[in-house]
Amino acid sequence: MQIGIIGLPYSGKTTLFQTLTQTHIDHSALQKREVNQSIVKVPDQRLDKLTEMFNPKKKVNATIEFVDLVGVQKSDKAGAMFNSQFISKVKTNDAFLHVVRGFEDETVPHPSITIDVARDIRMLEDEFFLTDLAFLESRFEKLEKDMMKQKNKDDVKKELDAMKEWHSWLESGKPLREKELSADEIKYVKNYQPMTAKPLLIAVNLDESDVKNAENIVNNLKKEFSGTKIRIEPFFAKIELELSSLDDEEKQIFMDEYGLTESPLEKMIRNAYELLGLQSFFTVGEDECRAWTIRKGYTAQDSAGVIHTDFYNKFIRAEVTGYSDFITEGSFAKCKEKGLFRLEGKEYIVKDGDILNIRHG
Ligand SMILES: Nc1nc2c(ncn2[C@@H]2O[C@H](COP(=O)(O)OP(=O)(O)OP(=O)(O)O)[C@@H](O)[C@H]2O)c(=O)[nH]1
Ligand SMILES: [Mg+2]
Repeated sequence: MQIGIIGLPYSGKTTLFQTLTQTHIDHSALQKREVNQSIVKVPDQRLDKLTEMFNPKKKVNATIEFVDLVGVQKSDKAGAMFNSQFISKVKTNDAFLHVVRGFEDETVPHPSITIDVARDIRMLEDEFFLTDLAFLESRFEKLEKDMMKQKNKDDVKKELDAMKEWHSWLESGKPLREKELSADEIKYVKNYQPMTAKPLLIAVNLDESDVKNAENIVNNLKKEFSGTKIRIEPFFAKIELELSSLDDEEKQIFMDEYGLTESPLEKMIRNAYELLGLQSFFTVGEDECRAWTIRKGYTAQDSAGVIHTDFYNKFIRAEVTGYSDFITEGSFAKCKEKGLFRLEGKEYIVKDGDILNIRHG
């Protein structure tokens, strides 16, 4: 699972990447590279709690990968912001994290001079639309030629109809991420990776002085930018950079000072994870407590396969205990007494936070 960090130049992408990945590499070294890539642990207080209870040798968090890309900018008034090189790079991302500048700082230039978060979100969103429309138009040409050749006529016709439908959907101002897709359309999305189909997490990089007002700012933006696959979160690059150099106790003091109950960074990683339609189940024991990543709707057998293909092939049953039941009761024995420790077959749909033990042959 890979999330591309995109946005205008100097919006704070690399700073966000640096805090996400907790790299202590010199910022200027990160800035020099075309692309920075790193795998990030998904913070999960439930896993922390389980680790406390089992005291295992190892704790393994779920992970997602972040890719920090160069800023995009129009080269001239008529030019497009995304060139083909950029498009081919971001096509493989499963979602975008758009970093928008909300902080004032005269020493940091802004390509449009003034600070206007909604304008910048719109600017990138427009570019997503233009890229998809241009793709569709080139696809029409190709498919119409294929129609003339009478080769695979039914398939070609079906695709052409779908592409026309997408085109009018986009023309009416709606992104593909808001469209309900048929099985065929899902296949086309996989093949062509349209920009407007990707889930979008917008990180508004605000001033430290905006902490108290952040919710208001974000709520106002949500009036214009909303949907099931869009999320908007505030982010404070400056604060996060300072936080990343502190130990846990100092961190807490610092956060109390700003009235923050949860690290905005952690919240953002979790949001990204959820936005991708991902959830976790846990395995626990003295050796290891671990969060495993699955898609919503995975069965017990699918989930067993995430641990090991052998577990999938030789699946017998899954022992299942819900996380909150386990915490309330305090042990598997107590859960058993109350019937909260269940044996489930391969068709069981795993819920977020289930603690699993796979019985296999
Ligand atoms: N005052 C202030 N400066 C910031 C903030 N976030 C980033 N900066 C500064 O803005 C400059 C650009 O930040 P980067 O994180 O490199 O921006 P970027 O989006 O990666 O830029 P490009 O990769 O060039 O597109 C750096 O000098 C940062 O220190 C912030 O919240 N407040
Ligand atoms: Mg950068």
